[in-house]
Amino acid sequence: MGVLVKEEIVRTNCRGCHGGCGVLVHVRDGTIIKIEGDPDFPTNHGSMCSKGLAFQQLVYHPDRVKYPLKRVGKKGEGKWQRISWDEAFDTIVNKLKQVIKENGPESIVLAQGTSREGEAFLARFGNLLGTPNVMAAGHFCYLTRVGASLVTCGNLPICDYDGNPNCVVVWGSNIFWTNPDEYTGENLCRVLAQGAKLIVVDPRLTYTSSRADVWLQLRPGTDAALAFGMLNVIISEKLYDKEFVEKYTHGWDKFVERVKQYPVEKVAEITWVPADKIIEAARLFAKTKPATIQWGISIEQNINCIDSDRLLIDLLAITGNLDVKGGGVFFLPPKGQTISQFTYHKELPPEQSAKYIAGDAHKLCHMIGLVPENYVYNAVLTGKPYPVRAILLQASNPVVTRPNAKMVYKALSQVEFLSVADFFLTPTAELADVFLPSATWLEVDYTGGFFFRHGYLFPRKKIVQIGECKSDFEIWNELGRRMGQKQWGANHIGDLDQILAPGGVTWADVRDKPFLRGEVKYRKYLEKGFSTPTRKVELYCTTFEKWGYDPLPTYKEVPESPVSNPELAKQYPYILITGPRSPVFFHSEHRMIPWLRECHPDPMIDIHPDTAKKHGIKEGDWVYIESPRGRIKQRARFNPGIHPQVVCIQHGWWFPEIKTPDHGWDLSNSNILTDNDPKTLDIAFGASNLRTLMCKIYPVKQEEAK
Ligand SMILES: Nc1nc2c(c(=O)[nH]1)N[C@H]1C(S)=C(S)[C@@H](COP(=O)(O)OP(=O)(O)OC[C@H]3O[C@@H](n4cnc5c(=O)[nH]c(N)nc54)[C@H](O)[C@@H]3O)O[C@H]1N2
Ligand SMILES: Nc1nc2c(c(=O)[nH]1)N[C@H]1C(S)=C(S)[C@@H](COP(=O)(O)OP(=O)(O)OC[C@H]3O[C@@H](n4cnc5c(=O)[nH]c(N)nc54)[C@H](O)[C@@H]3O)O[C@H]1N2
Ligand code: SF4
Ligand SMILES: [Mo]
Repeated sequence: MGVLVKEEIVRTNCRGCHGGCGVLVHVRDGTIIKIEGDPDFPTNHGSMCSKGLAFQQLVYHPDRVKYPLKRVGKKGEGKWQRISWDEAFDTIVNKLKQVIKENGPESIVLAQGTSREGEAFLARFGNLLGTPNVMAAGHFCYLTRVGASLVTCGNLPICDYDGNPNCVVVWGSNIFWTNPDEYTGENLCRVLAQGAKLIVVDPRLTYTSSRADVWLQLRPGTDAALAFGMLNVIISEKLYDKEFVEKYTHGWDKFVERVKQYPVEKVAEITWVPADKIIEAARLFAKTKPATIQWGISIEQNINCIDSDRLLIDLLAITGNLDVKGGGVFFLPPKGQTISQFTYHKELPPEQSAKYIAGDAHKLCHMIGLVPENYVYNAVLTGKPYPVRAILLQASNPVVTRPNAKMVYKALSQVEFLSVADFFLTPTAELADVFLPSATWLEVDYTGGFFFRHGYLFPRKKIVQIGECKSDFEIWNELGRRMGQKQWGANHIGDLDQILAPGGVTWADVRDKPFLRGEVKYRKYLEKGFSTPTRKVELYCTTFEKWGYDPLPTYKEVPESPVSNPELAKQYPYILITGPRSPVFFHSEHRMIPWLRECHPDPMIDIHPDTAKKHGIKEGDWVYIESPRGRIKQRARFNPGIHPQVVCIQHGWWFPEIKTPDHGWDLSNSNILTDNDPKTLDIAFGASNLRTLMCKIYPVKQEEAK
């Protein structure tokens, strides 16, 4: 006779990355045994990536921290003691009250990484506390394009794959591996199978660039120049949408003057892309309707960040591809709270906003409600412009993921108080005073994706409870209540009801629905114009004019390149790009997950075979990569589709299998090499220069290899 087991399949939505794939979770006797794609789901049609498929190995991982901890030894010594949630909350609350009394709330910083479910709650807690200093990854990733579009056309245009574009430009993304933000690569696959043309802008041969009709292999960091080159062709050959330009753009004449400063031959010289390829791409893009542009992260991680973002919007706008079916669309969310109604700045008094730690700098970042992280770390180390005494960090591993890792490590080791909410004791968490164990997406009820811009809301269901882990928003709710913030609901479910309230539904109504979608409506500008001060697409940005920034986009050479610094290039001859995503890891995560680590055991540097030969490096050898900031090692992977003067290293590496509390954070960490000097930052948003630097390479001697 068989044993009686209870098995059920729960339909929910994965959040193993930025999320969005519909999944079926198999649960046997209360334990998750398998996760598979939901064939009926509109955004993934049953497909899944390896991270989602392996997620139960994370949920039940033996290293997972299941109870709150407090540090008992010295910082970073790795000595911890289990405490109750009450003690953890009380410790944090007492410290916050002390800092507020002695220095004011601005000396407390709320911090997180890339987009996660708890981010709105963290920002809301910060605003209610009265600190203008919330840091995230948004100043070099994604929120930059949100900010650029707010001031240019009022909202972020999202690729309308469902509307069947006939041409897609994938600009600095490897979407088939990354499924970033609002997108999954599967949707691009589908439109390509239908015959859509593909233009890819990438310095490396990737799976995505290998499928392109036109591949523009540019010199890293020159995207803004390339965009100017394409605009130049489109304007001089009169391939733009004249009616749209006349009726719906602001500053056309001045914009054309600026574009004329970038003739195709000059652009070819700057970007290394032959002039005929630029012309071919510009014609294909402008003549094939509808067309759309898939954003990649690479263009945002350098000094040209916001201008590159604006130029991509301008390309969509003047070719008449904004808010049209199959173009770049402003999707309407299902009725509910938006992130700006819910959190940013809403409750922050103007006199506190004025204490923004970056002062008058990076006004667009301030407007979005974030602060570039180096101002915070600098304040910890110098006490200027005022001391930062406490950092409350959630869902981030900045020691590995932020530029100038040595400075980050030093600042987080020195800050008077650090709390970290995570699943594991990462190299960052090892520096904390209090550790809060967070729940994963399989342990939480949530209105997923409510502030993304794809127009969907994905209900996520709590399936299991692990130890005493709590969801991030429960943590912020509880801390908020204990700080005397009256605005929080009675419990976290109350907040989901609050998010859904404008749509007249409750969490109970939607929890078993696969998704909610807002109305799909195109050309909304015909009725209301664009949500900018002039109600037009601002090719000439009036907000920037008001702030004293250049109202027109421009191209700047990155501060560390063979062109801007030929002296440095003698010592560091290679152009260094960092951070191409591995399909099996999310940033610094998942190195401890057996199924995933087996697919990708070591950090790898992409290198042209001729370059490797010059240095006596064979495929698979460990290689030192050195920049003016430091040195790390990764293993050589030959890529004949990368320029011989460019090398590309992976980011996110630490080694959970190294059991000392540093976990080898500085051995292969790309951010030992990157820079956070204020003069390398983008002006409007403070974007960090994570890509496009200079380095030298040389083989690791056998006895020094890992
Ligand atoms: N050199 C270089 N550096 C880069 C990049 C690059 O291209 N090059 N890319 C950058 C980019 S674009 C980004 S967005 C950042 C990302 O930077 P981070 O967000 O700091 O990166 P992660 O490694 O994903 O760190 C997340 C941590 O949060 C934990 N975590 C995951 N989900 C949750 C959750 O729901 N709740 C809680 N409490 N914890 C959770 C994980 O266990 C992990 O330890 O990295 C940046 N760093
Ligand atoms: N599996 C997995 N998926 C992820 C993540 C992850 O860590 N792992 N991270 C998530 C996050 S937070 C983000 S931001 C997204 C990013 O997702 P994507 O934007 O797709 O990012 P990447 O793979 O980092 O970079 C894409 C390409 O940019 C190229 N590139 C490098 N420098 C330049 C340049 O100067 N110009 C141009 N045009 N291209 C350049 C690289 O060669 C690379 O192929 O992915 C998200 N999805
Ligand atoms: S792409 Fe992201 S949401 Fe989809 S299965 Fe992978 S981890 Fe989950
Ligand atoms: Mo990101």
